[in-house]
Formats: sequence, structure tokens, C-alpha cells
Amino acid sequence: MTKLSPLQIERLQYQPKLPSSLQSGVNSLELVEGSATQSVRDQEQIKALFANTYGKPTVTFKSTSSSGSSEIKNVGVILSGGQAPGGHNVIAGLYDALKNANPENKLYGFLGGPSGIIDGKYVEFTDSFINDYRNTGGFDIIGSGRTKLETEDQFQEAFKVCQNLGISAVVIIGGDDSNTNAALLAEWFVKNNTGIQVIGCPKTIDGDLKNEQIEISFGFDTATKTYAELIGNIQRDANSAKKYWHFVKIMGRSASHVALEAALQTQPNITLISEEVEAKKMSLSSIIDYMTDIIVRRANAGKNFGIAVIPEGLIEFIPEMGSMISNLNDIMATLENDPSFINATTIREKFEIVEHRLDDANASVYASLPALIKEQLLADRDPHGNVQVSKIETEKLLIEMISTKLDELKSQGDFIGKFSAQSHFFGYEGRCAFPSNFDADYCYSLGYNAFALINFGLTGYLSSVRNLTAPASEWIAGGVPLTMMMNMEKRHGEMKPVIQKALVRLNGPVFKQLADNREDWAMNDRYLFPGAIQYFGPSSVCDITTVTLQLERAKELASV
Ligand code: FBP
Repeated sequence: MTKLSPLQIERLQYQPKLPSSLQSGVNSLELVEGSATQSVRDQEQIKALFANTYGKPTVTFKSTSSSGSSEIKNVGVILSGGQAPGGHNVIAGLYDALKNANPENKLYGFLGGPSGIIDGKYVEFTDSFINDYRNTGGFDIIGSGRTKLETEDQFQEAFKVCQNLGISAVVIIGGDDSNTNAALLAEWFVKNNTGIQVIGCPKTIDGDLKNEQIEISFGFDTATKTYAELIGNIQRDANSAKKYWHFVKIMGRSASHVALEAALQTQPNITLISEEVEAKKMSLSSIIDYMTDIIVRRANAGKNFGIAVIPEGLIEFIPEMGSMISNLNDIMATLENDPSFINATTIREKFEIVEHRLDDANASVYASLPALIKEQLLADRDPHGNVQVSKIETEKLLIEMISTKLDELKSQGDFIGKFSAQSHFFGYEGRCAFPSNFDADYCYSLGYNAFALINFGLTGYLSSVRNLTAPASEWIAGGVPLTMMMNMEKRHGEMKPVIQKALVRLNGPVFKQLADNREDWAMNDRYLFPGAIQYFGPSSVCDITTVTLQLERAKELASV
């Protein structure tokens, strides 16, 4: 028998909360349809590409006193993309709902992400299998992957595998790219009269899969609390030793929601927000000037220490860098099979090939970067054609450039302090943490609700649970058509339909909270120390949601 830690033993016993509408089970539900929907942009193109699944209404569930029965169903589930705390609970909720509807129902888990449904690699879930994973972090129950499901051959293979297992519905648990896969698969299944439904679940620590219907993706709550704990601990260390500047890069591939939330929970001296950098067209050198100014002013006040929070995706939002990376992504898509690039023996040769092909302005930006960053920019793209920003050490680039600038200032007598910096990258530390009570409840509800959507015969929908700052019993369960969130974007050099990422809104209440306070936080140390996530104890500590969710919901409720 595997030995478990005391917390593992206690968390396995935790019973996640459900919205009251779902509490009497999936056979006692009524479906309430909202109005027809359209995509966020490019309506004509999205409608043409999703002729069978476009424009469906949003839906919500109401519990009814009558209890129906449900025919036997086999369902398959896929975990897709980066890990996010709570994935196991989505599967547990789905499993419990499916068995509640009919104990003869079966749930299959496809192994290793979307490739599992193509290769026919799966497990069948049982009570004892599921019970070992309840309320735990990680995706290790069936693994995950980033295969993009988009070709006719892949869809055919997926169909054959589902047919062999008698599967009539597939649940894809993923972020914006994975739910784009879900929308494509749903459309193909309907178009080809397969009778197989597809439902998505909003996952990603990045917090960028959200809109009016989806208040937050799961995992954001736990991941940001984990990073905030670590930043708080570093702030305490910095404030004790008073000798280091800590540059902390925080995961969140594109949008800065994670960095912003972690900053609001801890109040560091400097927080960069990629969306602001882009909107203000801040060049790399103006970012260096902004950060150097705070470092110099703090040094003048006798403080040669501080904390700077940097979002992972920053580099792509700096206008000259973004232009160069976009040009580079297109070039890398053509170089994938180019023998001169593949067989280049030195990294310098690769730099030259790339610089030769980049447009002039982009080539000079690329050439100006330190070799380490140039090399990291050439690393393999993800399956969606994006540069893997988690591998680019922006925090080290900033430290190097600020050091050079401070040396210049020192030689002119304009800097009298010391600058000794430590770099950190917090990302993987937060993606598999034990889900907070919020994520444990939210994920279980999303999974339970996904089966309710299946039971009503819906396809091409994202499981939606709303009203999340209220107690769980008041949460609103329902579904949102995936096509409603889509627009056309360039991927691998081609225009493709994709779910639009939600970036930080600079006119929204969350960014305002930072903007209103950052000068104070820069000079006066207003550090907060959130400490570790608490699972047992007072509700005021254990059940609080993120500052982002609280501010966004307060604004939304005030405008109703
Ligand atoms: P998803 O969008 O799939 O949820 O993944 C998000 C993420 O955690 C990003 O924050 C990060 O840039 C990326 O995954 C890292 O990917 P990998 O796990 O492949 O290193």
C-alpha cells in the first residue's frame, strides 16, 4: 500500500460543494435556454467554418422535483495542455454525475492528452481508481499533452476509437487552444452524423479563458495563491537581509493575469504588466529606464533591495520584440524542414540564417539581444506555433540590462547604491499544488455539470459555473457555445479559427488597483505575506477567492 502524507489522507476525504441546482442529481434537471449567440469577431468566417454548431443559445440548469431516467452512456475524457490544480476533481465530478445518472454508464480516460483519443490509449475509471485522486493536484491520473486535433485523419481515428468503445460523448479539459480543438471536433462529429457529442471544460492557470459567461478558468485560484505565498516569503527575506533585488518571473504564457493577481496579493515594489507595455508602446529601453528609476530612488533612500514581478509573456508585448517574434514564428515554421537550418553545426550559424531571413528592422532587434536570449528564441515552438515563453529568461535579460545601465549611472556619479540581483521563475511550482477549497469545489462542479450538458444532448459547449464569489450553493450551472468565444488569428503563418484569449483590461478594476497603488508600493514597503494555502480553518482564510475575481464580480454586480 502506498504511504500517504497526512494532508493527502485528509484531502481524500473532502466532499466538494456543488451548486444547489445540481445537488439532486442529473436526472432532476431542467434545461433553460438563453438567446442565440454569435462569435466575438469574424462572425461570417466562423459561421462558415462551424456551420453545424454555430449560433446555439447559452443554457442554464434548474432543478426539478420530478426525476427522470437516463439511457446508458459511455463517455471519454481528455486532459489537455499545461497542468492546473483541480483537473482530477473535474474527472471525479464527471464520474460521479455519470454514475448518478445511471450506474451502468462508463467513463474512459484517454492517456497522454489529445493523442490518446487518436492512438486508442485509454483506461476505464472505477470507484477505487477515482477515489485515490479526489481533491489532489496534478494531471497524473491519465496524463496530459499538447497534440493539436485538427486534421481529417485525426478526426477519423478519434471516431474509430470512440466507436470501438461505444463512446457517445467526449469531454476535453483544456485552455483556449484545447477548447478550440474541442470546437473543431464537435463540428466534425455533427457534420459526419457520428452522434458523438463534445463538451469542453475551462482549464488554465493563466486565467485568460474567461468572458461574460466564464468568470475564471480553474487552477488560477490555487496557482496564484501558491506564487503569492512564495513572493511573500521572498519579500520577508529581502526585508530582513536588505541586500538583494529579487526579479521574479511568473508563469502565464501571454496575458498577465497571474502576475497581476500575485502582485495584488503581495504588493511588491515593481510589477510589470505586459498589456500596459503594449498599450503604451514601451520599448525595452523604456522598461529598463522605468525599473532603473525605482531602483535608484530606493537606493537614494538607503534601500538596496526590492522585489520586481515580471509576467512570463512580457517579451512578446514589447512592440519591437513582438514584431520580431511574430516574424520569427513565421520563419521558424518554414525552417522546421530546412536542411541548412537543421544541419547547422553551430548556434552562430543558426543566428545568421535567421537574421538573414528576418525583415531588416526585426533582424537588428534580434541581433542586439544577448546570445542566451537569441538561442532561447529559437527553441522549438509549441504545437500551436507559439514561441515557448516559459523558456525565455526575461528576468535575466532585464537584470543584465539594468546592471549595465546602473554601471553607466555610477560612472557619471548618478548612482551611489548597490545592485545585487537574484532571479526566480515561478511556474511549475504552482501548477500541481493541492487545489484550494475554491478550485476543489469549482472543478468538481464543472465536471458534474459537463455530464448534465451531455445528458441533455448538447455538443460544442463549454461547461460553465458562474456567480463564483457567492457561496457554492448559489453558483449558476450551465453551458456556453464554444463558437461564441472564437475569432480568426494567425497560427503557423495561416489564419485559423481560435478561442480569443482574455487579456488584462487596462480600464478594468483589477489593473486600476495596481495603478492606483504602485508608486506607494515602489518606495514604501507595503509587503503582504499571504502564507500557504489553508484547507482547514476559518472560512475567511480557507474559502476566499482571488482579488481578481472579487474585483471583477463587484464591478459586474454594480453594473446590473
Ligand atoms: P495551458 O494554456 O495549456 O493551460 O498552459 C499554460 C502554461 O502553464 C503557461 O503558463 C506556460 O507558458 C506553459 O503552460 C508552459 O508549458 P509547458 O508545460 O509545456 O512547459
